[in-house]
Amino acid sequence: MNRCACLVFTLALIAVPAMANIPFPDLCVLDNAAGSDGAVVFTNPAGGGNMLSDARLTGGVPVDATLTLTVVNSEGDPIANYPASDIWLVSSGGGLVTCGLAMPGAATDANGQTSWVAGIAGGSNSLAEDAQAIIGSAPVPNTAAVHFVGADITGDLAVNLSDITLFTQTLAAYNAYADFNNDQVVNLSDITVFTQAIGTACP
Ligand SMILES: [Ca+2]
Ligand SMILES: [Ca+2]
Repeated sequence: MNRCACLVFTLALIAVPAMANIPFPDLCVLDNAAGSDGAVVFTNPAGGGNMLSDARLTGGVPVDATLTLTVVNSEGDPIANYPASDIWLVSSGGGLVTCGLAMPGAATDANGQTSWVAGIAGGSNSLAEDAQAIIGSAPVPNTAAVHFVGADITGDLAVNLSDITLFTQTLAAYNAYADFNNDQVVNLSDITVFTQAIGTACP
């Protein structure tokens, strides 16, 4: 083996194990639980909204909208133990705002999977946008049809007077951003959860 071939061979040996643990976003997949397409999840800045497993379909029907990301490398092989700190959730158009990064609950498992189940600490809404995962600061193109609404209607990550003003307006003229249980009406149910969220802000 000449010197050049030896160098290439050595580099290949170094590169292969490293590449195996590098996510390839184009092949990663963000899934929502079966039957939860179009589900809406209520959130507030303190993370005290609904769990993703307690989302609402149109008509206010409860549904599990847990989001699961499968992390794979360029070969499509799952990457286990990929750190949660390097993965976070956004909405495809930036409508959802969050207190810091909305990371999943744990590192990836042996199947390369990790999930978002706990309530998201955030505000504004992503009613017209899909949920999207970011991994290693790169977006995963495959998105999930799960949407967020927040008691923090203005998106400044605090529920205060400006939100109360907007919420009150929806009692006279319906707006989906204040329909926290997705039953197509803003009424006592929404008033109750909104009232409980007043005063909340990021932890
Ligand atoms: Ca606000
Ligand atoms: Ca409602």
